[in-house]
Amino acid sequence: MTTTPRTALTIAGSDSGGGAGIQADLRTFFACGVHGLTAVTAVTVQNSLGVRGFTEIPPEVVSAQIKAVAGDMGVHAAKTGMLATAEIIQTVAKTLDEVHIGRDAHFPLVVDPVAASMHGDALLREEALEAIRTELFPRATLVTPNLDEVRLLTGVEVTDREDQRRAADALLEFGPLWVLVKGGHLYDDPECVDLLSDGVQYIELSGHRHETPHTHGGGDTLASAITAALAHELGVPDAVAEGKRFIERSVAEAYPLGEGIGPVSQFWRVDLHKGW
Ligand code: PXL
Repeated sequence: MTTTPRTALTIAGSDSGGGAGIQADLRTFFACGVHGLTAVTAVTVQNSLGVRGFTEIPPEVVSAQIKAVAGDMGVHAAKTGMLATAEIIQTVAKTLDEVHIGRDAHFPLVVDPVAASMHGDALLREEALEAIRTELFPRATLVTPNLDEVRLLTGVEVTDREDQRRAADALLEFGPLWVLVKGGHLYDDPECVDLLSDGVQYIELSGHRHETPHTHGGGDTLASAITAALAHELGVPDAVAEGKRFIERSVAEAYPLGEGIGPVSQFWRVDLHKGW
């Protein structure tokens, strides 16, 4: 290949099971045609049955990774996933300003406010929620919370689509340009409806709900697919629509692996029959 692809940076944790975190982000970036760059924030020890623990990376090392790649290679769009501690969040926020990534800068930033794994294991120290609200949300082009994260961040308990609107308004108060309130956890709803808003437009994005227990890495895959689309210079509503198409198929083709929750699949976007 002689053409240099667009680049996207993930600032996130490692999942030893390969289903979520930076591993999911890199696979999604590849499948969406962007070169993935990484700033690792934490190393989790986990498998399909749950997270056994994690160790965070020193904040200055997280910052150095971001500066190293942004300075040399350029970052067309970035996303944050698991950030583990308030110190890492504060350092990431400051570093993003320095490399011109964020809602008022040259390059867009997607903030996926990861708080816990699908098993409910904490991936963020409790005091760090406030740092997500005050340090990251005002810098975000788009934030992508699920309903558990909405409750933790705003106190709004979402049980129907009307609540989703209230949650979007509450999240916009913290300063992101756009919010995507994901409705995937509204299990009574036969559709999977996400609400995208910038406070002026309220766009309902509807998708088919696939009944599968294997949804590990789903949130990461959606946020990464959106980030890749932003790196390709799509506007936010188009990028989110692309991301939604990508995650729907990835959930439909999720596979069992291990005894517990298997990962969503990005394989469908890659032709595996070539070259074997
Ligand atoms: O899917 C959220 C997530 C993000 N990052 C890491 C994870 C998980 C879920 O388990 O392990 C590292």
